[in-house]
This record gives sequence, structure tokens and C-alpha cells, in this order.
Amino acid sequence: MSEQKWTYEAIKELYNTPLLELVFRAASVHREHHNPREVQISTLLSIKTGGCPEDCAYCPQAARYFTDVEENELMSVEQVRTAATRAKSLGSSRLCMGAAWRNVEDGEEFDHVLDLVRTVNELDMEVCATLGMLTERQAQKLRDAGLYAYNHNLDSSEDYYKEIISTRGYEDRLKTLDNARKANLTLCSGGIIGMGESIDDRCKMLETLASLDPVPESIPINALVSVEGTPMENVQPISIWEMIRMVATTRIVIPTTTVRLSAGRTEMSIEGQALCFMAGAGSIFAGNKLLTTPNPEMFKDLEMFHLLGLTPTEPYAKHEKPAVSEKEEVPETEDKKHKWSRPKHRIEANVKYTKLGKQRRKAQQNTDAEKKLKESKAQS
Ligand code: SAM
Ligand code: DTB
Ligand code: SF4
Repeated sequence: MSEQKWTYEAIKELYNTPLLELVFRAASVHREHHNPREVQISTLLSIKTGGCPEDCAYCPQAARYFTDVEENELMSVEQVRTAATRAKSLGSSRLCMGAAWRNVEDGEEFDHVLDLVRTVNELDMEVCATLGMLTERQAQKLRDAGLYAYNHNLDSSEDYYKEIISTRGYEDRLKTLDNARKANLTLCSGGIIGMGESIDDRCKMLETLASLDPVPESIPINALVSVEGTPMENVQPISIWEMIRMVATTRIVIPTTTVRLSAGRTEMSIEGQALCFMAGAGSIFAGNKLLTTPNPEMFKDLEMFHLLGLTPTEPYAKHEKPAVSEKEEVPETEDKKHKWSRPKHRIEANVKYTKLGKQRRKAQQNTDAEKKLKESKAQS
């Protein structure tokens, strides 16, 4: 069911409410719909890192930029089982597996991901995946393998999206969310603040999320982690007050969703995070790493929970465990027709950093070659 209808003007007015009043209102809404002592812990695991063909200006995994991220093959079932078991023993109810893909392609790799989903489902953890765009049939396959949630962020307003990504369109993000929903998956969709967007953009993104019917079950609010080598390497971090405002506004606009305090927590004090929990954050991404960038140490988070009197939410507290089923192949007709868009408009910063990326990779290759030559000379 969609919730109360919100215009972006109303959302903006709310966003600009004096801070403590906003937090108080958000805390009240939070208590009506959620247990404020519980915070869900979701552990992130990058199952396929780096080498992504997209040009997302914030992302260290985009192959075209020169960052510290190394490209890795898909993780094995054993690697994922070990990581999931450890995460569960530390209080995580959900494992979110991320792949640096533009979209899901049918074939061996996708079949392997289905095995990974089955493996984590068997451990009685909520399984989430974030694999890029996907068709309804692929979403159905994931669901049949035991996937619980699909993470696919809108990232920003439709207008600002065009300023950060040129290799895909906003409508394909919405289409993917719709495909996941049709396959009966719960949705995790939110965005990033601190990329240079305006307050209007933040409020428009919330308007879009609130207009989805049903609304996403979880909404991650990420603060940009600015990574060296990406077009956003010099973007200044946002203040904690902006995070608190965004969390509180999301909480009030979409009361039933779980608001997830996501990337950027290494820059936040415990006091800052406490205010976010007060303002309605009901979940965190945990694990010493997010996908490729640092996150608070797990034991520090557990200490924070103890200090604030918070307890981790049990798995399947809100929805049933998805049954794993061996269904017959669904015909591919609809999917085969589908073409994801490629707007390819020019984003100056992305073009500049793509060029820099090429130059720096070349320089790196030369240095590596020189080093090898020196080593082999020294040996002979
Ligand atoms: N490739 C898939 C996709 O883009 O949908 C899934 C992985 S992608 C890394 C998942 C999300 O991570 C992005 O949608 C974005 O919201 C978030 N993200 C990536 N880099 C980030 C950064 N530097 N700071 C904050 N959030 C980031
Ligand atoms: C989300 O909204 N944030 C997470 C998760 N969904 C996949 C990812 C954050 C990534 C931050 C940058 C990195 O570690 O690579
Ligand atoms: Fe690729 Fe996702 Fe990163 Fe964009 S955000 S570059 S699609 S991994």
C-alpha cells in the first residue's frame, strides 16, 4: 500500500523544520511504527569487485577511473558461506551481496550467484543482493533461490542523476525496482547525500521513493565516501546535521520503511549516530568494510549498541523467510525484448577523470614494467 501522499514542497518544508523539532517529530513517528530499541544489522559483502563499465561519478569500482580498487572474480560458495556465518555470529540478520555490474547477464555467473543466494538462505539469514539492473525473470530466479531483498538505489533526484551518471537512465532504475517488486522481493532503495546535490534534489528523491506503491521496505541513506581517483575525490564531506535531517525527513515521509544509516559512518561520532537512531534510523550496514571502503570495526559497532541500549533485530522480523523452489524455466520472451538505455550525455567531470584514469593506468603499467626489468637484471 502506498502511504500518505507527499509533494516535494511539503517534504522540503519538513526538511527545513528547526532541527530539534524535526528530530522529535521523527522520533515520535518512529515509535508508532517500530521498536526504537532494535536496530537491524546488515553485513555487506562485495562478491564481485571492480571493473564496472558504468561511469557513476562517486564510485571507486568504475573501471574507467584510477582508484585503489583491484578487480576480483566472483567469490566462491565457501568464501561467502564463511563470511555469512561470521556475520551472523556477530549479530547480523542480513547479508547484502554486491556486484560491480551494470546489469545482470544470464549465464554461468548469474547461476553462480543463485547458488550463493541459496547458501546464505540456508543459514537462516535474510539474503539481499545488489547486482545492477535486472529483468523480471531474473528477479524471479533470485526469489526462487531464496533472495529476500533487492538493493537498487535511486541515488538522487531524476534531474541530478543526469549530473552524475551518463551510462544509464533513471527510468531503468525504476524499471528494475518494479521488476524486483513483481517477483515478490522486498525493496531496499535509497540514495547518497553530499554529492553536490541541492536540498530540492534530496526532497525530490524522497518524493519519488514515497510514490512507489508499495514503498521500499528499507531506504539506505549514504553519505558520499569521496574516493581518490573518482570525479568526486575533492567533494567536501557533509556535516552530521545534514545526515540527521535526511534521516528524520525520510522517517516522517515514509513511516513504515526501515531507514538505514549507510555509507559514511567512519566520519560520524557515536553521538552523531545516536541522534540518527533517535531520528528514526533502524538499521546499519556493518562489517569492517562497506564494499570497498572502510566502515567502523564490527566490535566498535557492538560497543555502540551496548552503550546506546540497542539490540540487533532478529532475521525475518518483518517478513517471512522466502521458500526456495525449483521452478521450471520461465520463457524469455519479455526479457529478450528489453534493452536498457544508454543516454551517454556529456558529464565534464566524468570525461576528465576517464582521461586521467587512462593516463594514470598507462603510467602505472610503465612503472610496473620498469620494476620487473630491474628485478630480472638484479637476478641475472
Ligand atoms: N552495481 C550495482 C549498482 O550500481 O546498482 C550495485 C553496487 S553499487 C556499488 C551500490 C550502491 O553503492 C550505489 O547505488 C551507491 O548508492 C552506493 N555507493 C557506491 N559508491 C559510493 C560512495 N563512494 N559513497 C556512497 N555510496 C556509494
Ligand atoms: C547502499 O545503499 N550502500 C551500500 C549498499 N547499498 C550496497 C554500498 C556503499 C558503498 C560505499 C562505497 C564502497 O565501499 O565501495
Ligand atoms: Fe558500477 Fe554500481 Fe559502481 Fe555504478 S555504482 S560504477 S554501476 S558498481
